[in-house]
Amino acid sequence: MSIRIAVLGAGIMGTDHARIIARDLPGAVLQLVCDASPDRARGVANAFGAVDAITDPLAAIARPDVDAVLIASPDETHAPLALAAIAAGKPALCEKPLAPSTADCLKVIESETKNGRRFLQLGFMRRFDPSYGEMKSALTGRLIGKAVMMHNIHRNVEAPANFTGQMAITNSAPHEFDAARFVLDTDYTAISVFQPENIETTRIGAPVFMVLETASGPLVNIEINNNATYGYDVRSELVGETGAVQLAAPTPARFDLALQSFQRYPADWRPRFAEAYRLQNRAWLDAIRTAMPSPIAATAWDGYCAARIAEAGVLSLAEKRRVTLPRLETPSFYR
Ligand code: ISE
Repeated sequence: MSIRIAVLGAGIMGTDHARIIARDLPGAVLQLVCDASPDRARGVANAFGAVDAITDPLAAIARPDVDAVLIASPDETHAPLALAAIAAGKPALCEKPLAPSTADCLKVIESETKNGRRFLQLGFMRRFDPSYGEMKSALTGRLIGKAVMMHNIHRNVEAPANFTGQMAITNSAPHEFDAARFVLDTDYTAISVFQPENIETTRIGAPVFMVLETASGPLVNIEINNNATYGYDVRSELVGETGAVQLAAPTPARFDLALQSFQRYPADWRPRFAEAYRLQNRAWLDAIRTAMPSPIAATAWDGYCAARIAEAGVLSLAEKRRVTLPRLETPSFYR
């Protein structure tokens, strides 16, 4: 039996998920597209053959012809819509971040726990990226010895118009917060956030550099630069005691031209992580069918952990100091 999915939010990610569901997710039906703008909802619904287009996300979640929801609306609506999906007993794949605040993440965790079922998969799609998978296997397979450090770079062409000052830490960096925590299988104990002194730091998307300490020891550093201009560029190197592993971005071609050899950068994350999104969405569908969450997919708890370190990062930047975090125990419900 097909799973009928409502996509909530028809922006850049909602549109991409609608495309994946309609064209690349056997066993799923793009039932409806919902967006505050009726024209946008209708446009995406028509482009990918959805049965219907509506503007009220709560009505979309409640509809009897909807089995599951994909939440791709603005960040601050994720937690309220996740709560509505849990209350309706419908599985949800929620784009990251779960919420910009830990308080809202905890509400989702409380509601899921009370309902006794993991309804929510969180869209930290990098967990499904084959390149990060190789890194994790290098550690679990004892190929490079104990992890010592993880260096991360995350550059966007230009910060979107709706970006605010802290979103480099609350919206972009959560990918690295989660990916490094996932690869290293640890939690963070402290964060220090810096900005170069010679730039206009009030510019939206100005670069930040972070150093994170972990419970198991390895150090993690992250550069976020939302206005890098030249392309979408995500790099990471995991350094172990006896070797190192770097991400290799998929590239369709290499050019040799005018005394140069080069490859192109994508304009944003969708081509870079296309395979990760596809695998993530397939894992979600399988989890709905089998009622067994994917062992690598991110949970609401992982969303809370990312929001917690992001909050500490915002504080570290504002107060120009290292912020420590108490040790965390993962609740058995999420183990
Ligand atoms: C955006 O929300 C994403 O999730 C992208 O993967 C990331 O590169 C970008 O910085 C975020 O704003």
